[in-house]
Amino acid sequence: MRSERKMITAALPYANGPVHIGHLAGVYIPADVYARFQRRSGKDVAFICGSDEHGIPITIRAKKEGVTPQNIVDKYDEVIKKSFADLGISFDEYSRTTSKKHHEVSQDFFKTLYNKGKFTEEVSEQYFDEQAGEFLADRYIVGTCPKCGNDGAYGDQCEKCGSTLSPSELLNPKSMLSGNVPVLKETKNWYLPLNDYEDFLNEWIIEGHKDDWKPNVYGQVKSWLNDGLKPRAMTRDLNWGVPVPLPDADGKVLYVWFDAPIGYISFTQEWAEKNGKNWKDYWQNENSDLIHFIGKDNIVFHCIIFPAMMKAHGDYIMPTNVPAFEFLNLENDKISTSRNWAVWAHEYVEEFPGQQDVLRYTLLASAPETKDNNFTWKDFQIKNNSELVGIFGNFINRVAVLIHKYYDGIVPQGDENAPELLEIKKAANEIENFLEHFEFRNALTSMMNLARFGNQFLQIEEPWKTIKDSPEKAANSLFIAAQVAAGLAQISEPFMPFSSEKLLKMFNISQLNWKEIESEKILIKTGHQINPAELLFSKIEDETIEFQIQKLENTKQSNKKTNLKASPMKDEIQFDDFTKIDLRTATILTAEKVEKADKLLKFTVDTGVDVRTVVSGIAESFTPEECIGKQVMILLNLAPRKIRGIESQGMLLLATKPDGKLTFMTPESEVENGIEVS
Ligand code: B3M
Ligand code: ZN
Repeated sequence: MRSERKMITAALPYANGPVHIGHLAGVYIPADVYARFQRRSGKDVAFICGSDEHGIPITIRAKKEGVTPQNIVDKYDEVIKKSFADLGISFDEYSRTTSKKHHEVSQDFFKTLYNKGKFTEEVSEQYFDEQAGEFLADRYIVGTCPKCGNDGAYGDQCEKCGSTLSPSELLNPKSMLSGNVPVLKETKNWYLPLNDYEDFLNEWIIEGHKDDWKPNVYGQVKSWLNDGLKPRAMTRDLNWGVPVPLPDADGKVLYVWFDAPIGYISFTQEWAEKNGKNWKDYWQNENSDLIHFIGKDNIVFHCIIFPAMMKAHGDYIMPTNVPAFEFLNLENDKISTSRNWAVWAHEYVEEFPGQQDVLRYTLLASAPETKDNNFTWKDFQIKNNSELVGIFGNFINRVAVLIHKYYDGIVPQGDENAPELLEIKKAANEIENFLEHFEFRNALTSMMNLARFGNQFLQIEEPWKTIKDSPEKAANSLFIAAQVAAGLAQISEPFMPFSSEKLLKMFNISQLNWKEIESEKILIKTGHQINPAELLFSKIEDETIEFQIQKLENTKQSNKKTNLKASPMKDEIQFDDFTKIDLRTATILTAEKVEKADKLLKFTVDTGVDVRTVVSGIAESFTPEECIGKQVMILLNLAPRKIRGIESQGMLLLATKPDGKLTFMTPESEVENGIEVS
């Protein structure tokens, strides 16, 4: 049973970084193909997405960059939104979870559950940073992993051995905010007892969707349910998020995985208000199909937690399907934002202008539907050159050129009952079936097979030869070829919307809906005037691919360098900490060896503020003479220390070169002494 209304969502990307090909291949492009196809099938579609702007990933990024979370989300929301638009992702609405409407809708949702008594209140002990005055999210606690001894394990996970941890398991926990030892403090939060929904979930998914949900999704849900569900906190002690709408909840926000999926609902409401629609038709009516496109790491949230929330609320329909994708690797290596191992959507758009469909096509062709898949630049080039240029583009071009050459661009006469025309219906039909079952790669193959068929047909018919002796036959061949080309113009739209638009213009025809493609006898009439051939795809040269591979190679090299030579970053400090440090330019006036100390030199230094004595352990790298007159940087406000009986007042700044020798940090051009370095 298929419904006339399709409520299609795509996972809300965290606004803490740009989107890459992994996101595109595993969520956004398939979701867009599906939405476009459903629109063409005459369905009433709402295709909704937006930026996920709350949660720890955002605050961590903000801390890293030394800016506010709002700065971060403002920046990346723009970048992400633009990439999607550039790549033709046809969202009906792309909003943000920081919008006022979203805050209202999610608070409302929370209150409904609260008033219905769906939450349990639990007091638990959470780590608290007394200096920062904040409860600590798991990610903000570092300590020693109880399993492998790694000193840099986080409160939720040890990245060295991969164990999932809870903060209480960490040995020697420290707060990342202040570096202090956090204390355990009691706090009250509101929990959704997921265990109460086990029967419902078992019946609805395990019994009800055994056959129509993807095995990877079904399997994961089943294993979660087999392990048994536990109550889960729907509020957090945090200062970035949607405030908990209760009187005794100061300093608490909704759990990001509570508010984010509600984003789908609030964004639908925003869209409905602007477009004279009733959002409830999409979310609260059994005649609507709710479909969530997500990556595999989001399965539990979309198949267990969000459905439990909607069930608790009572007014909502359950998702019809949750087609989750596996992961895409890049050049056989896991895509990683922190290692910059990715092809970024916004960079692609800049570096391959006008070639959005090439990326859409290649990513769909290697979409990680049932298992992880791999993207390589070589493969990208081959798919473009041999399939898009060699087959699809070549066929279209020959049809248009030949019709212009022999018939002045007017579609000649041919057999409207030719059996070849069935190939078009077959392709449209197959695509429909595949897409209804979320088999995007197969659907794409059906499209390309039609182009293949057209190409072979021309190759066999050779109208450029038959035109001399049997012009009727040539006319018939080109009539049929024109139908196939028009068919491609129609059916390519969900996959390659930019090319489809060009094709429709080229053949001077308008877009049909899917049923018409399947039922119309012919798609372009005898006597119809077409426009001159236009280039659809162009060959991608080796240099272009080598450039991209080199770019990745550089990333690899610089990752290696960072890994091998630099010591890990020290604990983060705040700007205030930095401003405590008084760095100045200074000039060394005198330098001499310190008796009985091989490594030490004693300097007098003009700091601009005063002239003072500094002792430094650098005699193995410099003779005293080499130092005199040098302009250097000095840490001015370091507490004085006695070294070999001499009071050293401050510290000179130097770096160690690969050969172990030291080098002074000297200003690039001479400046006055006593200038603050910042
Ligand atoms: N923001 C994306 C992720 O886990 C997450 C999806 C939310 S969908 C409601 O990468
Ligand atoms: Zn570990």
